[in-house]
Amino acid sequence: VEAELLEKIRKGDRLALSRILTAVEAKTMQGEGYLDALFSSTGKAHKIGITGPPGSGKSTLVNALVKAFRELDSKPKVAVLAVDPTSPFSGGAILGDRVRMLDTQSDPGVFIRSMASRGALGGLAERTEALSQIFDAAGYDLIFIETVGAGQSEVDIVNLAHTTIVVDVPGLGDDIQSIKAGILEIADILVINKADHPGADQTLRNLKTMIAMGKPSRELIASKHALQEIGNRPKETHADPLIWTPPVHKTIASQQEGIHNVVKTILKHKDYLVKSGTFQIKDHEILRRSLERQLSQSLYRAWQKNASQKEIEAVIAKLIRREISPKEALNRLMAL
Ligand SMILES: Nc1nc2c(ncn2[C@@H]2O[C@H](COP(=O)(O)OP(=O)(O)O)[C@@H](O)[C@H]2O)c(=O)[nH]1
Ligand SMILES: [Mg+2]
Repeated sequence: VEAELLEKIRKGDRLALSRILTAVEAKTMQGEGYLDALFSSTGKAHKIGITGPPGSGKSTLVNALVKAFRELDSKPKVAVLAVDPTSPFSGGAILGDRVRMLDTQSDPGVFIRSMASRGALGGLAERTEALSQIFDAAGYDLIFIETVGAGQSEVDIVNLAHTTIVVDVPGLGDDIQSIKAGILEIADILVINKADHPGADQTLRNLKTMIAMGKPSRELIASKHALQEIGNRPKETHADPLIWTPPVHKTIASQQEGIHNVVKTILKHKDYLVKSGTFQIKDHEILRRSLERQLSQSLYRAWQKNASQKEIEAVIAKLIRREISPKEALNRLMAL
């Protein structure tokens, strides 16, 4: 049955894929079974996270990127996972979104899926990872994951994607540079969308300056890990093949302008990831974190089974009366 299923989704059976995604997202027993069965076929897809403020044009940009990737000679299969709760991507109620997605929706090599953000069982991050595994097993080469609120959101895109694209727009002002500094930490590629709006060049200069000023880049840290893991790999001829400096691009996504440069940079970043060993390291980290998340959930559930609510409440009551310290409360709860 599993081989049959895999064959079906590999052949592009969209209905089968859709059903599997729904079961996996709802975390049904069947869904968990699918994940299990398909896991050995995962690990190939390039996962690209897109983040940035609502309305900055993330969905429009993804749409434009998907189109551009499909026009490449390699014709990669592309999946889109929209986890942004503020803007339904496709199949949503917003007409504008539906119209914008039309041109890629008729393409059999493209699959777009919106995720319900509320009430996701086991957490949004876990479900996002699970759904992207299904796309991966189904043979999608690229998986775009659109989300908001980098760093603060439940879906920490950096922990899910190989490449993180941060979308910015002109004219947000210098007063939020501190926020931007935080965002720069996570960006592999920066896109200033809505470059048709005034101030795009100023924003471009600002971002470039901030990047040049330097930061303890996580790429550098990753590179160190890569060097350790790879050991005595042959020396590259390029100056610094293991260092990635985030490029900044201007786009007008709604007019498909500047998109090819972003595509080129994404391909370049993939190349960098593979050559530096970071692609594999990220994959390992994603799997490790996901397992750790599930382990702590399982342990908590197992503990909860053994502890009665009455006993727990009794400990909390003592704590709030200041009869025991939080540390003592924890000790007592653990002893249950
Ligand atoms: N002027 C201009 N508008 C854009 C551009 N890209 C997207 N938009 C518009 O900005 C609005 C928000 O876009 P959307 O992709 O939904 O933003 P998201 O919330 O970040 O996903 C839509 O009305 C788009 O048509 C652009 O480059 N220039
Ligand atoms: Mg959106």
